[in-house]
Amino acid sequence: MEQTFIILKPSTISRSLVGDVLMRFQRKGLRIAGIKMMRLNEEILREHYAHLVDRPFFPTLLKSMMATPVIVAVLAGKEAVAVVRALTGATNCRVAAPGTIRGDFGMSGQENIIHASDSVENAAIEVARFFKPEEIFDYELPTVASIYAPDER
Ligand code: IDP
Ligand code: MG
Repeated sequence: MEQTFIILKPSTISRSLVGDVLMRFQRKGLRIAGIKMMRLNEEILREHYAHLVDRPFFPTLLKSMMATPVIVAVLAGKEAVAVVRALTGATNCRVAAPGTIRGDFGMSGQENIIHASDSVENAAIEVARFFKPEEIFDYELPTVASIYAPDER
């Protein structure tokens, strides 16, 4: 099954929304393949947000992402990258659709609750950046037959 990568950002930790956010993914039927808490540093953030280093808001974003430890996770499921991006919603929480995580839990463009990989290619790069192979677990949810039809597994 496809894997994607998420970060529960300091906004989620600070606002005690970890359970609410993880519940969205679990209720959907995604499997948690790996999860841990870590502190991000400037080096890893410059890699992770390489597409944004020249933007004026980058110093503020850096500071925000290092404000507390974060929770990083690998979610697995059919078309997991696209499914998780859809559940995440638009970057700016104020315009993110109601029902999405950002639409339901935030008010900010920067303090927007979670990161989610935007393509299958980037998901693989991000999983490898944040997780060792032995931190990712290959197991099956006992409910898998209720989540997927046989030809979807
Ligand atoms: P994404 O998280 O929806 O994929 P990206 O464009 O990849 O959005 O931006 C990464 C992160 O940088 C966003 O989630 C948000 O925290 C922050 N960010 C993006 N654009 C802005 C902005 O215009 N002002 C402040 N922060 C921004
Ligand atoms: Mg992005």
